[in-house]
Amino acid sequence: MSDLVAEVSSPLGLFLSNSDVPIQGPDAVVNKALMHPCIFSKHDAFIDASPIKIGIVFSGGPAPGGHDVVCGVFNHLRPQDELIGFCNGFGGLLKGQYKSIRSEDIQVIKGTGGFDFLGTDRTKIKEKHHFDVIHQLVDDIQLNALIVVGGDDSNTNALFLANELLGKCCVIGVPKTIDGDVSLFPYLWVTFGFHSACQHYSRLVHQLKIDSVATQKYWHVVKLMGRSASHVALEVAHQTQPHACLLSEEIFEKNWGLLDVIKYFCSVIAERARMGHSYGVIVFPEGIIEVIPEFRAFLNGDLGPINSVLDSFGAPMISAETIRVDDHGNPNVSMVPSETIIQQAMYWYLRRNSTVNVSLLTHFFGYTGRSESPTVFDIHYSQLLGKTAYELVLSKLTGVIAGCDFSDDKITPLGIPLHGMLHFDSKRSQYVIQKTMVSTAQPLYQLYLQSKLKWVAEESEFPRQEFLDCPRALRMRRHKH
Ligand code: FBP
Repeated sequence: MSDLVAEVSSPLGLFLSNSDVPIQGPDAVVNKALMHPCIFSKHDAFIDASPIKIGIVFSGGPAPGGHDVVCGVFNHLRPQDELIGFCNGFGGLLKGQYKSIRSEDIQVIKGTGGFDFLGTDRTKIKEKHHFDVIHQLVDDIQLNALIVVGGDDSNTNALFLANELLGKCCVIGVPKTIDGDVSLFPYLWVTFGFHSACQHYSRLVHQLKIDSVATQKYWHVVKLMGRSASHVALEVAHQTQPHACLLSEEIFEKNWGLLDVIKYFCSVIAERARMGHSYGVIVFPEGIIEVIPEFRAFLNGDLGPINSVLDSFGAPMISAETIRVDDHGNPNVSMVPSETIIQQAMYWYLRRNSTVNVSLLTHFFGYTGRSESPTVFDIHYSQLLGKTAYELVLSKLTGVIAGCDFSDDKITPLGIPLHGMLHFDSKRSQYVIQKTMVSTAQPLYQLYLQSKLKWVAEESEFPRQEFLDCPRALRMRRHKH
């Protein structure tokens, strides 16, 4: 991939040497239809030569490319500007933990995965005393802008902060998350980190598939990270062609319960056994527990429904687990051993209902994908988002998230008003940035439905697939429009 950052001209026509060139106002960068008069400075911005102090904070789960966002901002600073990094997410910011970012740091962190340079957390900014502390901090350190690198919940924080700090400190979001569930077509196609995580998981699933074909003795049951939306599992399925796969949106659409899921996976095992293949790979996202009613009850502390399904075919019952819920009200789905529960259920279901005898092994591919080194796509994309965020700061915008329109092979960085992405979440009774789920109408999903029928019989794909340059969803959309 060519160097996105160098290739893309500045949307506002500024940077570095143009320090006193008048720039176009917000309307030129943000989508007018989404504008809200309260969020933005009304006047056309002029780049003045006064120094700007920018803070950057990582928020939520790590994602490959975060360090390159920092590089993207830092590498475009004017000599008079300063970049500081808040440590350990909003929790650290509230405690006033920060450090200056220097060129020596940039040399070390560029192209590296994870968020370890600054750390991160999941603190929600909601209480009055949080806002008071931040007001004080902004005054004390004379902060002109804050760049929030985060997903849906973190950008919700960013929007409320922008509103609170209006006229005092700009707040700009940068779209991050391996889950790939923050998007607004065509202004924001994908979050950084998604591509690297998918490549990482695809490699692992692919290797399991090769191993299972070689040894012909195991069925591998793989749970993939991806909290609510199944973008990661969908992309990995396309890349690796597992023998069986289910997505959360698919289960939801079919209105399936736990027994249906077990029966489906066992039917694929039985079908392959008839072909003489007692081995294979099953893939599903961790988010399925949010759509399978028995698991939903489990998340609410009620084990009755799940145990009654397990009991119906003689599987041992499960006992209570404590599920943590974060500041934003999200249950920690990664902690639920759904892959083990499903594996056990499959084992007992097959034992009770068939003569098929297989060995089932479980895997959870999750945390490693968040600290994987970013792919070339994510390195360039993250640096571009960092550069765009800096430019949005210089243009004196606030309450916007950096985006990038890839339509027609033309790459256009831009800012998207965050309030245009808000919706009311009735489950949590609060306004939050809306997650983008896998749409069952989208071509990529339709292709998955057709393809999975033939994946059941597939041994291995030779020649092996090449890993992709950019997320398949992105290429599919480009193809479509
Ligand atoms: P973000 O949305 O903050 O990027 O985090 C996503 C994620 O990686 C999910 O895929 C996963 O369910 C969750 O974080 C795990 O969170 P934790 O780090 O709190 O265990």
